[in-house]
Amino acid sequence: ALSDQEWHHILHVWEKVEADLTGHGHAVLIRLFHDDPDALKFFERFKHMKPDELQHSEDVKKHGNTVFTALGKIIKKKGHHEAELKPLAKSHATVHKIPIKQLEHISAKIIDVLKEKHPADFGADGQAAMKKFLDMFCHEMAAGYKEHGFHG
Ligand code: CLN
Repeated sequence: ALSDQEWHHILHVWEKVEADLTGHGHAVLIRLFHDDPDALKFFERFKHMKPDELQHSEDVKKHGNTVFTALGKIIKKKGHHEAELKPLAKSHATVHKIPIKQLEHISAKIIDVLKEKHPADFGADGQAAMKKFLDMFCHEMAAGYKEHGFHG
């Protein structure tokens, strides 16, 4: 579990993120698709797009907002996020069929983007706290996957 201090660090940077959830979510998706083209294959709606199209697509921006809105809802529960996480685990296991490795990849990109956009509000302690949270998130998603018989 995370300490109050760790949640404080996470919520501090998240407040900055919320000024532009779409921009942050979009930047993370673009980074992910650039660094790991395999990630794009899971998206029927995006997989035909070239890097330039991805960058300018309103649909990709909208999905960035969807992902970061969901993540923010989980973060704000400060560990009491079962109700938010369960449906995500279910959809990503049974509908989208996303290997846990992909969740680990996007977690790393989230940290990279926050480091770049918020150097003053996301120092070593904040980074460590966010990493701890995202590790927990991936771990709990994996546990949720198993309940649906998906060992991705
Ligand atoms: Fe995801 C849809 C949240 C990581 C692939 N994802 C959604 C939805 C979210 C959501 C809310 C819409 C509701 C639903 O289906 O459920 N995704 C998240 C969060 C994270 C996340 C939060 C991690 C921080 N998702 C991923 C990846 C994975 C992926 C690991 C591939 C690369 S990043 N997600 C999808 C796909 C959909 C989706 C393929 C369906 C998109 C569509 O066509 O609408």
